[in-house]
Amino acid sequence: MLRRAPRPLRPRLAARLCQPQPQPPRRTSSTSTTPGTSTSPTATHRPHPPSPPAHGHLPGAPRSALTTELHFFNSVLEGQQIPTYRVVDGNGDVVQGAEVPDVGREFARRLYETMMMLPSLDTVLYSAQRHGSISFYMTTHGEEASVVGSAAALEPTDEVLGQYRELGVLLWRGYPLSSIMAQVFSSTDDSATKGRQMPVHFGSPPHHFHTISSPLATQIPQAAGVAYALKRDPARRGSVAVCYFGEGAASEGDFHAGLGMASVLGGPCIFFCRNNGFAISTPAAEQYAGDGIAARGPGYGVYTIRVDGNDAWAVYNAVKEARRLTLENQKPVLVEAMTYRVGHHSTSDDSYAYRAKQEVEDWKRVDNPLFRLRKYLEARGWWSAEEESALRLSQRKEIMAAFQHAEARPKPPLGEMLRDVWGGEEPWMLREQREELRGLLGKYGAVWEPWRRELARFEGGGRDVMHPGAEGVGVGVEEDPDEPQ
Ligand SMILES: Cc1ncc(C[n+]2csc(CCOP(=O)(O)OP(=O)(O)O)c2C)c(N)n1
Ligand SMILES: [Mg+2]
Repeated sequence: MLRRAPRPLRPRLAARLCQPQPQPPRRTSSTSTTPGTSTSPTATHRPHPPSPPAHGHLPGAPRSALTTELHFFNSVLEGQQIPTYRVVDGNGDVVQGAEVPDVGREFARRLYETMMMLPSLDTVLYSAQRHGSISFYMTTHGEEASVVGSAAALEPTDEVLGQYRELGVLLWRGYPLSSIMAQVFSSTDDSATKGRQMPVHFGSPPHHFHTISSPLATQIPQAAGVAYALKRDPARRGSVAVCYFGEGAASEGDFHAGLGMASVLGGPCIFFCRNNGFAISTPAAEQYAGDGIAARGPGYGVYTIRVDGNDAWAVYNAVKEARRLTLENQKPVLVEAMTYRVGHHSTSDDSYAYRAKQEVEDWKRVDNPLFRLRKYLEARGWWSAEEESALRLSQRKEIMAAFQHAEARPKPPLGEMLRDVWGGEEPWMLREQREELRGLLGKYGAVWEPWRRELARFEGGGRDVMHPGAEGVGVGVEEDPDEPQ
């Protein structure tokens, strides 16, 4: 058999191996001297064998120190959990040694007002679902500081890829209540998704908010890609990608794919985990055995911080610094915000089937992000009880006005649901589905009461499907202003 001649070492590797290596510390105690390895010049007349290098030289871990200690480890900080960064305590008092951001009265008030808008909206829309006005809803109760506090630390052109519980980011960016209502009611005014997404699956290009898709964790590798694109585009220098996800979503393979990609390819990216203790009914303790999500950051060589997610200022500071770090290094940063999901997972869930109601009531009282910020503002004379009542009233009024407007608006023409997926000529299967729908509408549309009622809610009453081309709402008749011409 032919034997191949040994390949010469690659020049860089050869140079590294020939370099004098730093020496491991010598043991001085007598017990450390084992036969044949004595370092005493008088112990033997033979020349010393070359000392082993102090660092590994293999490509997988080139800076790993060599050690004789047979030691396994399973935590980032030996024996301790990763600490939680905090600025104000449960009563809104600044913790000793903590630094409050220098943002001023107006900014602080706006932060509070935006956080307060969330529970007001949530209460109205949650009960709207219960009354059958909308099909689905998810609240942010308990996570107001994590969501709005982080949004406030971003620039408006940072690209946000959310999971579904991040309506507060849109509110902070000035997304109007009318658009929120149009989306949850799937009305004809829903310009971003034309009524075709489930409620809370928002998307808004002008607000740099990528459309929500609820298969868990898909946004994580996408965010890695967005960050890489930002890194490569000189026109977008200074913007970052921000990816929100739950601790449950972090159990998906996409979490690992996304962090692996982002850490190797680089690019400005903040991975923001809302660790709210539950993935529907699965508590965090059944989701991971390690030290939360933060412990995984160093595994990917990613700068990481754990933060008190119910402390708006801690979240703000952490994300501000994460943003600076990721822009400076063009490498991702991971933030794990520790919080508690006070509401049910969604309108499809009853969380008292898997957690005690009292537990939830206790959390609301003991660690309430809205209360903490309000107390902070009041202590500075930046907020009062009168302003609190006035805010609640005016927000409720604004919400109800937008709600009533959207409720009265029709849904887009029925045939819209079959449009915009493919460009060019309509594919055969869509034609078939349209024909099938036309047949069913012809048979039941006018005579079966539930369908009659439902059809009446669509602009044109379904005629664009039943009689294509008629009424000016026929398929292919209108021009779509969003479509490149
Ligand atoms: C791939 C996939 N599996 C399962 C689901 C069903 N599901 C929807 S939300 C959810 C829990 C997610 O929990 P977490 O990521 O912690 O977010 P949270 O709801 O707590 O904000 C699950 C399992 C899904 N949407 N996608
Ligand atoms: Mg969760």
